[in-house]
Amino acid sequence: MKKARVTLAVSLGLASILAAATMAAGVRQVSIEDRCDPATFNVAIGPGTCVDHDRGRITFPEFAAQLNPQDFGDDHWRFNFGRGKIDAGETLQAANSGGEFHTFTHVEAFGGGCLPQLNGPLGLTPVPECDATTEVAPGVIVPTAFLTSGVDPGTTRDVTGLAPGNYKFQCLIHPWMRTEVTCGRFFRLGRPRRSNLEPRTRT
Ligand SMILES: [Cu+2]
Repeated sequence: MKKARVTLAVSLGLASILAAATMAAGVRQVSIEDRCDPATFNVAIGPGTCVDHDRGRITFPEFAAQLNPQDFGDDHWRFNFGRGKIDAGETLQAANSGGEFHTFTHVEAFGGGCLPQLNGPLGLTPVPECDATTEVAPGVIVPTAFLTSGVDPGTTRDVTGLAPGNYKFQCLIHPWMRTEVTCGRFFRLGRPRRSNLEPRTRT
């Protein structure tokens, strides 16, 4: 009786250690970055547009000057995903370290965001992912993707369950914030091999 209880305690302990190790190993972070200057952004767009943050400061007039097809937006507004690859089963975690609300949205093809004020100067039209809308309060209608893929400053959003393949993610507010993610089955050690990109089949 006593021995059985000890065994149970040991195996429960081992299970939680294994679970913690699996979670830690299985998270790949994408950094969502901007350099909005709270003072000038909140005057130009509205209170709360840009909250305080630890990154540098770019004023709204400086930001707006880059909104043209040649500069294609200020590239300090970006997704930073150095590795570009995740293993199937791992979690892709978008972490917003900037001062503005962004979306981390899976799109079929890169294109415009949902806001005409930013699409217009860039010569873009909205991606189909902007089509679905939700009324969040009487008369207040927002793209549903803002609710399902939005990331507030200082918060994270997890994308899980990605099958092997290539995925495009973009911000539906600042459409030049884009990244491509390859999800595959890579060896933990050594260089990934091409054959590991293919789904495994049981034999
Ligand atoms: Cu954005």
